[in-house]
Amino acid sequence: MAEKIKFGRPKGFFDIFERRPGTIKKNMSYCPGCGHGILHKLIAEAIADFGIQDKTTLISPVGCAVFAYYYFDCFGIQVPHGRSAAAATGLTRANPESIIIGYQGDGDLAAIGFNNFIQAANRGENYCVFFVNNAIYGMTGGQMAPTSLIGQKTVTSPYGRDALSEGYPLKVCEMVAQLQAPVYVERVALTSTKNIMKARQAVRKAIQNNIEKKGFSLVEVLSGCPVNLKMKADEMDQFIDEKMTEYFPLGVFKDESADRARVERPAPVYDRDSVVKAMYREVGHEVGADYRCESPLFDRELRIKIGGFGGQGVLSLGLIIAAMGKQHNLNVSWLPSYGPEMRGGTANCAVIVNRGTIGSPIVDSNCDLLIILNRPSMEKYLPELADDGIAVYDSSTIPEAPVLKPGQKAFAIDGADIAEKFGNLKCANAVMLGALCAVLKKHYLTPKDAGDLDNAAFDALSECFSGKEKIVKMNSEAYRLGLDAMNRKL
Ligand SMILES: Cc1ncc(C[n+]2csc(CCOP(=O)(O)OP(=O)(O)O)c2C)c(N)n1
Ligand code: SF4
Repeated sequence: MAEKIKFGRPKGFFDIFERRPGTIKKNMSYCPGCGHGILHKLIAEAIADFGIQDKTTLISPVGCAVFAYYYFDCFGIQVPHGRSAAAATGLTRANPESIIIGYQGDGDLAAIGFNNFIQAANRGENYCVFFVNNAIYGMTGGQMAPTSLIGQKTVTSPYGRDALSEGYPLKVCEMVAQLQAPVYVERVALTSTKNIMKARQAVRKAIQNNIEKKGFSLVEVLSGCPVNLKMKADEMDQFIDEKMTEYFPLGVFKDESADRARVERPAPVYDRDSVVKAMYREVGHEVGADYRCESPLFDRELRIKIGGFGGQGVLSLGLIIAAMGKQHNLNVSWLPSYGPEMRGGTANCAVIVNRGTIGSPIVDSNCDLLIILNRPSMEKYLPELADDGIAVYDSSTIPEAPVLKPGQKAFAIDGADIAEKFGNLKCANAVMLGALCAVLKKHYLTPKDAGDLDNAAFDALSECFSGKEKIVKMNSEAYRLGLDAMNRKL
């Protein structure tokens, strides 16, 4: 159990901070001399002073400041790398009265998350961003950031950043200030008491704008990462004051706070019934909440691969099978993979169905069930079939029977021909699904599971083609054709 310490601190912080677990018992989350702690304190003070703790959400990034959630005593969410702006947009749109604080490092904001960020700024989303520019990736050990200076040596620019090779450091404030929507843009530093006081004012102004719903505010904070820049604390401040501010000048780049009217967006609709309807479709096929198929086939993870050309419905067939798994309360994953051409290029998808949790969605070996719609996919994926695996393939496009290992089985059906005769080649995937289900029912499922399977397929078709009754009907008929055709062969 980590040792607990207690000091006086702003009310925006938790009363107790826990030390970081590990061998060095004195460590907190941030290194000595790091700027994150100072900025945290300025924000926590402002939250407390404005009395907004109960309606503030602070979005922790990926990066060193992920640890913000150990410190701020307000609502908090932690988002994937660079996705702060997307989460902030959802939060502020869903609850316009909430105060949303985005806190991002230069890797998080200016590299992986830049498009998210700049689009949110351009929309003038009602939230404020504190952007910590320490000219490096701190958490991952000192790689070059979009804001690393020309000539700056980092782990990934050991000879110094070169503009011809890596481009120029991104001037984020200058870019955002050019946009029409943002209300307030300022760059500050944390190097001296005077600068920290300026930063304090900037933090407050940005949060004040958020309280008054004036739109998007950005405060860029030049901050130290002495560990990765391999400097002592005073050298770090000197580097910021002399080198960083030369390229990233401090100051206000835009401030329309005094003149901006409140940004009013249409009120969000909280129609519980339509949300429930969208999320939990009504399906006629009732299975008990704890029922997860009894057939031995499901005693282990069922790994399925579907391969064909783009346009053959490979990916949607995978979705339908995954939806069938959901009907039986099984965990499912669906992983599509297709070339840039979409129509005509190769496409495949992996579906995993499991009573337990699914580790990885990738199927590239030990495939239990292979559904193959064209010859190149047969050549490519047959080697992935498990020793006791089953292949169901379209013999109208693959006339030759595959060469199997002793324990493997293959079932052929003229899927494309049947669909063409039926009047719609696009339904070939539903024909294949019917054929697959015939095989499963005959050889692999208990009577109870077999009895449920057609309904699960029809409900899955309704789910996947929701609102398109004609398509559901057509595919259901094609499913029947595949089922009957395979039954006649078995
Ligand atoms: C999708 C994804 N890509 C990469 C990473 C690895 N990663 C973790 S933190 C980080 C960089 C963070 O740097 P910055 O935003 O500057 O924050 P700092 O640590 O300097 O405060 C990276 C690349 C990740 N966690 N997730
Ligand atoms: S690695 Fe750098 S940014 Fe991260 S906590 Fe340490 S000093 Fe701060």
